Amino acid sequence: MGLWEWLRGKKTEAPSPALSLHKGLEKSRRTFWERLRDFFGSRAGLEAADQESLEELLLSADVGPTATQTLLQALEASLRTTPLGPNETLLDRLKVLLIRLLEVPFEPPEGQPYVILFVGVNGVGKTTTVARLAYRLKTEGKKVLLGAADTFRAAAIEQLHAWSTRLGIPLVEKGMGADPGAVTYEAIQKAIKEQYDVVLIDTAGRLHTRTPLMQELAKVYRVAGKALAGAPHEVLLVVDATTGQNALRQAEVFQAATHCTGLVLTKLDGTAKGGIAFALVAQTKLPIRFIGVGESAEDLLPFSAQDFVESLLAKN
Ligand SMILES: Nc1nc2c(ncn2[C@@H]2O[C@H](COP(=O)(O)OP(=O)(O)OP(=O)(O)O)[C@@H](O)[C@H]2O)c(=O)[nH]1
Ligand SMILES: [Mg+2]
Repeated sequence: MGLWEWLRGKKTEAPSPALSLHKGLEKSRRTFWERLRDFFGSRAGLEAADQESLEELLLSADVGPTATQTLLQALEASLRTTPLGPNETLLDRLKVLLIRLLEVPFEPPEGQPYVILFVGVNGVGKTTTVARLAYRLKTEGKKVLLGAADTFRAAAIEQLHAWSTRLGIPLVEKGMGADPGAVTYEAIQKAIKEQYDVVLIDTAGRLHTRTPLMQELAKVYRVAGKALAGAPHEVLLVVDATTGQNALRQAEVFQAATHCTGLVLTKLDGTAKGGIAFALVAQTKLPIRFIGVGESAEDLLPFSAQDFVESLLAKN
């Protein structure tokens, strides 16, 4: 039980294995967030000097200028209206604000089959995310179909083909150079006819600076809607957490090309910062749907703002 209901908005609590999350965020926790915790864990008020240190800490953890300013202003406003209670530290208050920043409401639209399109620049983890999600949903008894709309390289189709065989999940593919829109159309048609629950469509990684490729993606998006009204129900922008602030520019361009509905933040295990999560949400106003905290199947987690912040700021 769990992931499917969560994905479809039937259950609000994300079934994320605490251990993977905790282990995956270890680098970030031990580098930047530990300093923040130690610094503000004992503070009972916000001095001007504290404000500067807080700003510096957030910026150095990749939180980015916009989200940092939002947080500082929110903290100040919150302290003005409600001073810290006797057992409350500045860290407690900050935690609440950090969680609030990441909590973007999302109500999945109705859709049968439920179609999810995965987009993003090269090598961020789209295909592995598709495979891991497919695996998890299959183990929950869902009928899952994969669409290989990354027709750019033969190796990409082979990669998804190998996953399809290994997981025993059918794949719609058309060979290298085929129109990714046609693959998408066919996959959705098949899913309608054969009553699949969910279709996961993998697309080719593309640099956000390459306009023709971004136009191609916009076409894939439109074709999905022609195959099934309302599809794709989700467009997940996959972002590599180790990219740093360039991720913000990527998000901007992908959002302009397709109607992204959410984010997948991968490779959080590989960064010592982790703050890009706040920067991305503050800019895109999109919810983070999944995070990747390692390379195994269990390391793709449905995102919970509360668990994420608690883990970043946990004591050990
Ligand atoms: N450490 C770690 N590695 C990850 C994570 N997610 C994906 N990877 C690795 O990232 C590499 C690239 O993943 P792919 O899924 O092939 O990326 P992609 O976006 O499909 O790449 P293109 O199709 O070339 O654009 C693989 O080696 C994955 O195992 C994660 O959360 N943590
Ligand atoms: Mg790929």
